[in-house]
Order: sequence, then C-alpha cells, then structure tokens
Amino acid sequence: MASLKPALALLCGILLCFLVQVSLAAKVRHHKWAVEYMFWSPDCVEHVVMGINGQFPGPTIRATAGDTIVVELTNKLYTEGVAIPPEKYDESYDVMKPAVNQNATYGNGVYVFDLNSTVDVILQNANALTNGTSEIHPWHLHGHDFWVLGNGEGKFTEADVKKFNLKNPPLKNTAVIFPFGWTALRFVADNPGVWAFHCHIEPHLHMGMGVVFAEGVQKVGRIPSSALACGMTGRRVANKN
Ligand SMILES: *[C@@H]1O[C@H](CO)[C@@H](O)[C@H](O)[C@H]1NC(C)=O
Ligand SMILES: *[C@@H]1O[C@H](CO)[C@@H](O)[C@H](O)[C@H]1NC(C)=O
Ligand SMILES: *[C@@H]1O[C@H](CO)[C@@H](O)[C@H](O)[C@H]1NC(C)=O
Ligand SMILES: [Cu+2]
Repeated sequence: MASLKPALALLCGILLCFLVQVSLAAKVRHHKWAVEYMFWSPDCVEHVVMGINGQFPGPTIRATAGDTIVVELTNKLYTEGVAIPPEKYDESYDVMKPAVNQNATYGNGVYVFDLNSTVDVILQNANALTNGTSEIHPWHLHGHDFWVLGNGEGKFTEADVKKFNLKNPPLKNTAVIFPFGWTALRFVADNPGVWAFHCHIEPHLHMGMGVVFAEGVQKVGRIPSSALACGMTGRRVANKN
C-alpha cells in the first residue's frame, strides 16, 4: 500500500499538469470576414462605411494572450486594388519653376467621396516643363456641374478661402485654370457613378492631366451593355453590333 502512494501522487501530478496545460494552451481562433461597403445611419443620416459581415463597427475578437487569430478575409470593396490618391501636393513645390522631378508616375487611384458630400477642389497651375512657361487648361467634370468659387494668382493658400464667391458663383462644368494661378471649384457628390475630371486639351489628358472621382457606386446597379459601347466603338472595341 505504501508503495502505491508515490505512484498515485505521480499520477495526480500528471493529471494536474495535464489540466493546467489544457487551460493554458494557446488556441487558434478562426474568423471569416467579408468586408463590404454598407450604409450606416446612427444619426438619421446615411453614411457609407466599411462593414464586416454586414455589421459596423465590425465583430469583436475575443482571445487570451498567446492565442493565434486566423482571419479569412473576403474583400468585397469595389475599390479593391485601387490606391488612395493624395489629398494635396507637397507644400515645398515651387509652382514658379519647372518640376524638380520630371519623371512620370502612374497609378490607379480614385478619389471616392461620400454620397451627397460637398467637395471643394483647388486646381493649382504651375510652371510647365519649359522654364518660364505656364499654360491655360480647361478642366471639365463629368456627371456634375460645379460652382466656380474663385481664382487667383500664384500658389493657393488658406487665406485665399476668404476671397471665395459664396454669393453668386457661376455654375459650370468646365473652368479654366490660368497660368501660374489657381481656380477653386465646389460641387455636391450626389450623382452615383465614376466620373472623369480632366483637362479638355486632349493631348494633356493623354499625358495624364486627369483624375477619377467616384461616389455612391454601389447604387449604380448593372449598367446595360448597350450603354457601354455602340456603333463603331462597339464593333471595334467591345466586339459587338
Ligand atoms: C442623397 O440625396 C438624395 C437626394 O437629396 C437622397 O434621395 C438620398 O437619400 C441621399 N443619399 C445619401 C446616402 O445621403
Ligand atoms: C528619374 O528617372 C531616371 C531614369 O529612370 C532616374 O535615373 C532618376 O533618378 C529619376 N529621378 C527622380 C527624381 O526620381
Ligand atoms: C528661368 O527663367 C527665369 C526667368 O523667367 C530666369 O531668371 C532663370 O534664370 C531661368 N532658369 C533657368 C534654369 O533657365
Ligand atoms: Cu491642359
């Protein structure tokens, strides 16, 4: 009997050890997330938010230290693979001189606005590639009219906001930007779609003087193929009649 005691103690010891190990063992916690734009109205105003599994804020992850969390993510955002373009240019840029870096860059950035938000755009003209040269560019926006709030010479500063015409600004869809100057525009992003905003001198557009704006894309629905191409474009590009 006495000889059994140490064995029992050992057995108990192992059991205890086992139990302790089970409760401390790190867990692998699996989650499946579908990330998607959705509408959220916490304050009776609809906002477009990035929801997870149809909820916003997204689900809570509970874990203890040492756990491994595995999230299987399905990206259902329509901006998938799209870079977020910059809000403004480098403050140190001298608009009166040719660009220091004249290398071309490319990207797939789209400016995505909340539906119905008010958007101000300041177009800043600068020196062209040749010293002492700056050109006029007629900028045209698709999908909207905009108000031309003002224009001025040189580099736009926050102080220029005071010069904006908020009383009776002209409503247009094309506005010029003068040499070495700035032009301020305002529009309401209330037309679901993806819209080009570009200089209407065609070679300038081809050289890259254009950006893409988008809002409320999830409200667009399926575009009829007949609206995408017809006539010679349809036959030659989209391969249809
Ligand atoms: C945007 O404005 C339109 C027209 O005023 C309205 O019908 C729509 O519900 C608004 N949508 C959002 C997301 O605010
Ligand atoms: C511009 O491109 C050239 C050729 O690729 C490279 O040598 C140069 O460093 C680039 N300049 C800048 C400012 O990135
Ligand atoms: C550029 O033009 C300005 C005046 O138009 C002149 O003062 C300057 O020397 C020129 N710079 C170069 C690099 O040619
Ligand atoms: Cu132009």
